[in-house]
Amino acid sequence: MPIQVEQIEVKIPLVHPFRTSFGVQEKKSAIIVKMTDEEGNVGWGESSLEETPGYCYETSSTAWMIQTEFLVPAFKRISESSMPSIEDLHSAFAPIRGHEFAKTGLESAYWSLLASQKGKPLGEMYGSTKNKIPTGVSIGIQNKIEELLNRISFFLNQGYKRIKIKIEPGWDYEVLKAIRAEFGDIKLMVDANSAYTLSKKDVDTLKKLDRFDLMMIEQPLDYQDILMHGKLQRQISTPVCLDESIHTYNSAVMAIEGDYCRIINIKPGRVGGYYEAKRIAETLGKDKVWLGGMLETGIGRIHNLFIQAKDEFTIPGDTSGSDRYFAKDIISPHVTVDDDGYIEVPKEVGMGFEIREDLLKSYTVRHQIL
Ligand code: OSB
Ligand code: MG
Repeated sequence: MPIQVEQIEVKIPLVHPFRTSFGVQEKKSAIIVKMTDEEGNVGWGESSLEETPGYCYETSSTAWMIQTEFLVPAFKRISESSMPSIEDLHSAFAPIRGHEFAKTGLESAYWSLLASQKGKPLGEMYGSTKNKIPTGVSIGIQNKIEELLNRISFFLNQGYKRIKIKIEPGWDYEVLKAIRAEFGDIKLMVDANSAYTLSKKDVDTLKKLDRFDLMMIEQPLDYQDILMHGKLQRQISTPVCLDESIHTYNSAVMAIEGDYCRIINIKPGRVGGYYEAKRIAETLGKDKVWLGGMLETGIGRIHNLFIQAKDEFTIPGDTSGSDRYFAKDIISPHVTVDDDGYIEVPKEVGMGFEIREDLLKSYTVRHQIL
């Protein structure tokens, strides 16, 4: 039962540039993966990367190469005569080190194909039960505090109940003070994307942020430095959350059990797929995990929606509505957030949304059938 695998690289303009401490993004780039079996069942997945290696070493180009040369041939070998199990898929990918986002593109397409073959909603594959998920929005660094306050009120008016802002030295204390003054005790958290160090100056600033009663501070220090995050955690009361540092199930469990941080931002792409995301969530449990995002196109967004319908995801995630990033997302309908900051989880077979192949085509920069 050979399965046809297609790779589609897309670049989709963002409705607003997204600025973090490591750079500005104007387009969403991703590798979309489509799998088709002999009966015509279809699965869709996404390697949700960026054009530059600013967040992690992988880019859309490295994912294209690793998938073409190693991951797709490995998948073809195990799926020649029958649909492999998820454990088989992970064993086949294990000898290929790293490249977690590239693996996730194929793995998520596999889960989606499996749901379609079984005639079940994708959420059932992930062990999900909830009908709706709580979510939030991540807001980039702006030029002026005034602009940021306008952005926040725009999203609060749309129903978002949890706000995450990006910070960096010089765009932290005063900004948070203004937010608290304007919006009171909204659910608020910050993400530094490694912009700080354990220098006295930085630690003093981070200690001062304790007074803002933040839900957490995400990845304040270097991505390779888990130990230092533990040292920082012992000096501040705001819970430290690790994002960029965590690439495996083992490192997630080690960071929590070793008290290096209190919370893990699970991005399925960063930890090697939805199976690993599921294992981390099930092992660490609620209050310790939540689901982050990579500005996913509609396809990755749907997978993120379904995995968050698992019981462990009670902390609102970063899966905002499609419109937050795209004028025209590649799915129909768009993902939407209701007035209470929740997204409804579809119950239909498979993805539960239509994939707009016409739009997908208009955003395609290269396409390959393997
Ligand atoms: O650090 O969480 C991050 C986007 C790109 C790269 C890194 C990060 C982010 C976000 C946006 O914060 C999350 C989203 O809206 O998908
Ligand atoms: Mg982050």
